[in-house]
Amino acid sequence: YFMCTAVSLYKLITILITMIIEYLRHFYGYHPESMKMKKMQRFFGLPPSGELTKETLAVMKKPRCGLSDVEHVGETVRWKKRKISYRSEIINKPVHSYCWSQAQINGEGCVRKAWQLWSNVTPLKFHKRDRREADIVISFYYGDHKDGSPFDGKGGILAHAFAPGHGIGGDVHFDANESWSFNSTGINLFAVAIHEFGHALGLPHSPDPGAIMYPPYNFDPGYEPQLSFQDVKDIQKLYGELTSKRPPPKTPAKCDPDLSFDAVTELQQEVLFFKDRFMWRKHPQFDETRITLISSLWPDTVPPNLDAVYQNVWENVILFFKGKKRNKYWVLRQLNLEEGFPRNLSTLGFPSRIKSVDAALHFRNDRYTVFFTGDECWRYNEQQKMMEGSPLLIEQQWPGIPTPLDAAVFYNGFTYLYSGPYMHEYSLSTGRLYRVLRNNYFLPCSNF
Ligand SMILES: *[C@@H]1O[C@H](CO)[C@@H](O)[C@H](O)[C@H]1NC(C)=O
Ligand SMILES: *[C@@H]1O[C@H](CO)[C@@H](O)[C@H](O)[C@H]1NC(C)=O
Ligand SMILES: *[C@@H]1O[C@H](CO)[C@@H](O)[C@H](O)[C@H]1NC(C)=O
Ligand SMILES: [Ca+2]
Ligand SMILES: [Ca+2]
Ligand SMILES: [Ca+2]
Ligand SMILES: [Zn+2]
Ligand SMILES: [Zn+2]
Repeated sequence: YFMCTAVSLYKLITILITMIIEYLRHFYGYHPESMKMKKMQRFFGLPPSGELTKETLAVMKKPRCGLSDVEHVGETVRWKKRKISYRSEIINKPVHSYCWSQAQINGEGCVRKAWQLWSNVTPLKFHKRDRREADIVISFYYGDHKDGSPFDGKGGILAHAFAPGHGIGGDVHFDANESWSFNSTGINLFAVAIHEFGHALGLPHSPDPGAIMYPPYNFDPGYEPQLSFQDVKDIQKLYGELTSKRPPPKTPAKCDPDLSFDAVTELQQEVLFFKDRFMWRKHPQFDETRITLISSLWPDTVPPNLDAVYQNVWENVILFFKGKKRNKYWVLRQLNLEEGFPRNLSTLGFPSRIKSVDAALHFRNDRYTVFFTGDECWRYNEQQKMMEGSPLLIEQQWPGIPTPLDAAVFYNGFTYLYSGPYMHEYSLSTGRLYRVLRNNYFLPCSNF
């Protein structure tokens, strides 16, 4: 009799829970899988649609660290001492003998250099041991190596590490199937080692895309891997401070009142705001805008610190400009660089005195683009592929805007011109200046 009620009570509860979940699903779109997807999309600065879009899939497929970033990591643990020993078993392993393009160092030197980044900012000291037991054992493994987290062959998961502790604690494993190298042709061992060593010291993943502890593999051949401001802050919280010689690079913040942009563009229904190696994506359906790396969407063929960007909808391409020394522009179709690019800026019809553009404004309907250089603007005919006439003064067209410009974009029926920490809102039809607003007007201020 007792058993019987217990079972029916259990059944009743199950039915009730199922009904509640169905109800929630029906009326609020609650769905555990889509919630998880949304969480992940937020983490990576994608529009949080909860749907497995092509782009979400691309991000998920990116080479990355094997530790979970969305799940809660729990209490952080740390080493309870300052002198930490490591042993690396990378002899005879598939490490090409370079660490970073400027300094040709062998695998061992590369490991030492990666530890150095962490000891530069904390009181920690790292000692290499060859035979005796060490706190942190660094090894290369193929596939299943009997720790419950098998590697997956070339691509996908690159490495993983264990939080500080006895035995396997603090150990670092690299997937031996990767083509480890020092340049962008393979996977840069130095960049991955710094990240995994962070885990071995007790750091979880960071949602800051500028941090070394950001989970996807990102390697820009023009940017030497280094700890970011956030990494330094996090490791010093665990082990205390040691003043570093040079301040670590800070990821731009949209709450910064002095924030200025490198470039702004429309892209499909989104507006993209570029700054250094990063961008924010504003999607009309989502209030949130998170910062992400430019390279999370486009391959590292697109350089950081851009001058101007615009989308040509008719030709379904997006153009990136970067001048000064490079004096070039890149054309991408979908996510791929078009053949023959980057090209010299002069091929657009600029005279040789123009080494770079400040901003670009693309007029979809009339199929022309205005380029801003200093206090001048140029009109480029996209159909005939030629510059129309001579440049005009910007102040004649858009009175009241301080030059040079930083960026320009159309949005919601207005023209927005950016200069320093302000954006200027102009009417499309009358050309009248309506409002002067802070740059983060479209990027509501919140963390990241
Ligand atoms: C990984 O490397 C091993 C040894 O070279 C090879 O036998 C194996 O097929 C590779 N696996 C993958 C998935 O690449
Ligand atoms: C990258 O490094 C590998 C060896 O580590 C070398 O074979 C290759 O030519 C290099 N590629 C570039 C573009 O430097
Ligand atoms: C690119 O243009 C600049 C001037 O605009 C010129 O000095 C330079 O030689 C050009 N480079 C190439 C590769 O055409
Ligand atoms: Ca792998
Ligand atoms: Ca250990
Ligand atoms: Ca600019
Ligand atoms: Zn990781
Ligand atoms: Zn392992």
